[in-house]
Amino acid sequence: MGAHKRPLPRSGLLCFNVFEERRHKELASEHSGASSFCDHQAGARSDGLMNRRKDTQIVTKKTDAIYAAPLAEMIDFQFDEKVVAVFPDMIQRSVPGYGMMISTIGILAARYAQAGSHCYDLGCSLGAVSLAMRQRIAQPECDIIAVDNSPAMIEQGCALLARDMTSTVPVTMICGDLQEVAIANASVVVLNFTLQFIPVEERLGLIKRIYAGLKPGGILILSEKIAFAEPERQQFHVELHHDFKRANGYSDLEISQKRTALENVLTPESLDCHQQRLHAAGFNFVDLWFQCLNFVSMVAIK
Ligand code: GEK
Repeated sequence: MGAHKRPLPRSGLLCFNVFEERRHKELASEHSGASSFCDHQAGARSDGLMNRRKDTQIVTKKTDAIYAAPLAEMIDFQFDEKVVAVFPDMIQRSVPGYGMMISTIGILAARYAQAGSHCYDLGCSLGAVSLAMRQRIAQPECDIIAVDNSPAMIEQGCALLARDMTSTVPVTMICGDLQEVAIANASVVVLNFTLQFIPVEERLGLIKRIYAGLKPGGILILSEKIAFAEPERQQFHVELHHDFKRANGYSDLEISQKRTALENVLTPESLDCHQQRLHAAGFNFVDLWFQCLNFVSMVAIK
């Protein structure tokens, strides 16, 4: 299916792509709560939006020192401009196996992407998963829909994607709540460390919606930080993760302040809980393909 036949996101979001300019204008007048958006297709850069995005300065090369100095007041972690500017460094130094997971998700997408379908990157941040998928997918008429509710992430993600000349797979980046984006005709859906930020009571509904939107044979790739029911195991993994962060240059103060900032924002669950939920949503084949310390990635195939 061509990108022009893509189901549009539900109300409150705008989705733009070079094939849909007229529809976009119609929608713009229908929905007042417009979000930022961009579409990237190598070789199809004639749209003004993309040209403007090309001018966006890339600011994501800084070293993460957000929690290096003592903070007078601890506020909940947010994916704002400050975080965006250090995000690649932050995630690389905080999530064991992140690079390996990203490149393997590209390989999984290449295997499971179906001709004429959509591949979703939900909670895309700067689009690392989208980039890995577009560099690998060889099926015709596939496109990628990347969603994040942080405007700063989408702004930078668009600028980074605009520089990728390795593939012609179209990518549409949508700034909005992933809960508001329709999932349909999907062969690959990726939640790479995103579900942990969704309220626990909304998680089953989201996984069910993903299951319903997947084509037979389609895959959900779900990566999460996990918790352990047994206190001894939990302590072992948390301490080892802190060692991992220390080995990557974070101080005890940084580790402790970041932990506090994430407390109300990121809710990890056990592996068992995730796997049961995937089965409850309808998936028959559920497996763990990656684990390093308390960070895992699962696959669920429809
Ligand atoms: C990567 N997948 O680099 N709707 C849309 N986006 C959301 C929502 C929501 N409701 N809640 C959180 N986010 C990426 C890494 S980071 C993980 C994902 C981390 C977004 C949020 O803005 C952030 O960009 C992303 O989910 C989580 O492979 O930093 O630990």
